[in-house]
Amino acid sequence: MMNQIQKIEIIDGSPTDKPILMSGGNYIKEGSDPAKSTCLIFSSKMADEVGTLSNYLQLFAKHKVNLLHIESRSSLRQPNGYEFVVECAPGGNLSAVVEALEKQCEYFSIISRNYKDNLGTVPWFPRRIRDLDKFANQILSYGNELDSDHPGFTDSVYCERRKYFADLAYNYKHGQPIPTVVYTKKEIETWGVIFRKLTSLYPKYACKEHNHVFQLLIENCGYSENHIPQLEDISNFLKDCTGFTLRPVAGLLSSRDFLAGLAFRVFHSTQYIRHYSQPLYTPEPDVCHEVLGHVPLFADPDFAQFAQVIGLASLGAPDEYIQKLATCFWFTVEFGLCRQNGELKAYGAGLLSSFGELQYSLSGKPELKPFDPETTALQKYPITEYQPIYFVAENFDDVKEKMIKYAHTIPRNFGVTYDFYTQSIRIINSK
Ligand code: HBI
Ligand code: NLE
Ligand code: FE
Repeated sequence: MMNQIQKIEIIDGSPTDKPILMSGGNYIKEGSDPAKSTCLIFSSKMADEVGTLSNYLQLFAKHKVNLLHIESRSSLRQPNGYEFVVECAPGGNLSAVVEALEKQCEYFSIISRNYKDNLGTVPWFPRRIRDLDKFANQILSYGNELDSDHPGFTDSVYCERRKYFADLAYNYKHGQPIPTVVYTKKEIETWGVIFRKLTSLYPKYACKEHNHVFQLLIENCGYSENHIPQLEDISNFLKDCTGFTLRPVAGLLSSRDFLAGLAFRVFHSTQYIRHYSQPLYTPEPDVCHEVLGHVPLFADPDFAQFAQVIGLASLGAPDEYIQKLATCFWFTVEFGLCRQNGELKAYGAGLLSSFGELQYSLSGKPELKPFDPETTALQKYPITEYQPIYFVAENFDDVKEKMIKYAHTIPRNFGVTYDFYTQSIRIINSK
């Protein structure tokens, strides 16, 4: 996946490449160089007010920022509103312009900044939701090849079972209902142990969003100690809450593929359960981790948006940044803590699905640091034991805003948005 290269076809919205003049008399050079220019998109708070555009243009003139290209178009974000796409030449005080626009505008985003276009190629990424079918055979360790130190490795019944689940996911195609699984008595027992233990801890340890949705999942999706809920039922529930859906997956996907799913509000979910000998903690995702840990949070609108921001930022990003986004994902979606009414609570799914680590994470022993994408993205972490360090978020809206800012620093010479009507990625580029 990583080295598949695809030429980005650009949705061309530019009426002309000819030079234009802006108020204040700044001369606009003919043509433009994506390697040096910065492209901004913004919309006004008072979209229909006369003279809005000229006010903005004066702002650019005041800070001596030359424009290479400008267009206005009706906004998809604001009904009846307009948004402006502006490509700025290097030079002038662009930071001052950015700061002012961020304050004044209803919507503001930097699409690209000083990106050296790598011969026009970017890593392949899915453009339509159906493209996610292409990930199915890209599993890092396929379910039937359990590693020798896996607790189920010598258990032939468990190995057979894992192969069955791997095949279900492998053959799944977008649009199909997720196959119903008849879980064995042993599997339901394992689930029961984990369910009872975790639900006794949630009131004290889980964030309020998790506790709120958990009750709804009991009422609507058959969550109970005697029943492993079905992914199809949960997927339909999430769709009604935030538009998130689940897709069965045979095992671990690469970070690039896994994060790309989030851009479509699709969460890749395993369907097998961990080996009964280790209910307390498993390094692998399993159905307990997905449905007890992840699912409740994907029903929360702010959290869902945050997850999609990471997903969209990952599309076509350089490998180095995929790594950074995956690390941010790890310390938020997987192992995040947050402060609520002065108390620390868990919102990371890896904590909410492990009764061992859930208690440990809030025991006062591990080190805690404030979540900040720039530094968090660089933190090393173990993947097969309890985390020595956790990052604390203020709230989901705050982590989302920080991630959006961070995403702007990722070098990519195009912007992306998700079109829910067509379930596809729109590429925004001024060229
Ligand atoms: N693949 N199926 C699956 N489930 C995950 O939770 C998962 C993954 N691949 C990578 C990953 N998680 C994260 O650790 C980050 O790399 C995104
Ligand atoms: N350690 C978690 C658990 O035991 O449920 C799973 C983490 C998956 C990243
Ligand atoms: Fe997970």
